[in-house]
Amino acid sequence: MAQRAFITGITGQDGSYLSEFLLAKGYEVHGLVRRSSTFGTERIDHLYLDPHLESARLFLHYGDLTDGNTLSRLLQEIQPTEVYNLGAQSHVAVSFLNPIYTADVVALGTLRLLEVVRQLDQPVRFYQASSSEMFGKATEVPQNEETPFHPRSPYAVAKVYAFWQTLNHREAYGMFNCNGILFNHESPRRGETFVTRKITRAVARIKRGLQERLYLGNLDAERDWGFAGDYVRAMWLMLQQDEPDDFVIATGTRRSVREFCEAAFALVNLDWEQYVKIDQRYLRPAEVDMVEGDASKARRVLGWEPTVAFDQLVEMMVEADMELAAHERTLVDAGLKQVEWRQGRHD
Ligand code: NAP
Ligand code: G4F
Repeated sequence: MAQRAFITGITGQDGSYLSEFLLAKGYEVHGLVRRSSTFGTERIDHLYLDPHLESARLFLHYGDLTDGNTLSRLLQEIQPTEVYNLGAQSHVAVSFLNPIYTADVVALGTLRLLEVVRQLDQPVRFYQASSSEMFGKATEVPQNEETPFHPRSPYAVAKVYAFWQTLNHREAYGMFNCNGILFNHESPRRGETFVTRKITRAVARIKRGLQERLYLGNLDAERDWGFAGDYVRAMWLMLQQDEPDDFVIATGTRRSVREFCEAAFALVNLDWEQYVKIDQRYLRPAEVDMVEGDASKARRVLGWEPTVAFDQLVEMMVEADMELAAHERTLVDAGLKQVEWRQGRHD
């Protein structure tokens, strides 16, 4: 039987890379999309609109992780062989502002989906997008599958709930459920309000004269940053094993936000200290000071390795944003576009 995947969060960074990956493997791919007054499918339009290749095997369905009835109807119709739960209110700072909505989508949304999957006729392999944020105020460095959780945000608390529901459904009902505990992963498709992309967008726009400064919060925070394309491969590998299990996915190196700034500005020969300013609004009520992952279990069992190092990742993102900014500059020079947010936005 042809492999048929159902992906929540298909319009997000990871959803787009995972869709490409699965379509290339011959999967039929079904994705959940939220209705919006704008399209919001930019990251997958190249797949959906391609008349030659993948589009015939890519299907989008309106729905929402807060709407269990629709999830049930869709999965009964689609009868997927694999389900990837990537949908989330995924912004940590926003989760402090909208904690109950975040819990509804991230925690209860996962439970809704698990309950629907549990009631399907055929066995389904289930991937849960768990997060290194669950380690939070970590008790050891680096963190592995045995490290206790100490979540530091409503988002992270909701992810811990979803992690345990996924595991409990595995133990209670024998479901093939895997938690991928993924450390930060980035790409040119990263949302613009996450710090790496916020920096690379600003670097390119400052270089092209479209922005004056970059306002950030905590420059001392350290993250283990990898490339999203590598990380979706790990998701798939988890579901191809004989037994379901949980895996940390990380590069094993960490850098500070300050170091990311230095590297990104240096690529366009600018001194980051002249442009980066601190804005208290970007500080969080509780912070994850540092995370660094130990992915040795994934290397050993899955044969997974990251292929993109920190410097290559920064370069890839700056290059892509330089192209975007060049296009924006052309529009501005032709009088077709106004220069927007010279100072940056709150996120
Ligand atoms: P992202 O770019 O923010 O994408 C999130 C996706 O979830 C989008 O498609 C979004 O749809 C969808 N979504 C939001 N609310 C929803 C709802 N109520 N119902 C259904 N879908 C909803 O996130 P990402 O970086 O691709 O991350 C994918 C998953 O991995 C998330 O669960 C995230 O929490 C987790 N994770 C990410 C990282 C990382 O570093 N990227 C690390 C660990 C774990 P719209 O396009 O309509 O907003
Ligand atoms: O890029 P961030 O917003 O990512 P964060 O909070 O680590 O969360 C991301 O990675 C998680 C995996 O560990 C995912 F689960 C989650 O869904 C999301 O994808 O912030 C990274 C660091 C933080 O310490 C933050 O305080 O950068 C610091 N930071 C400093 N200035 C900033 C800013 N973050 C943002 N978003 N914006 C700033 O201006």
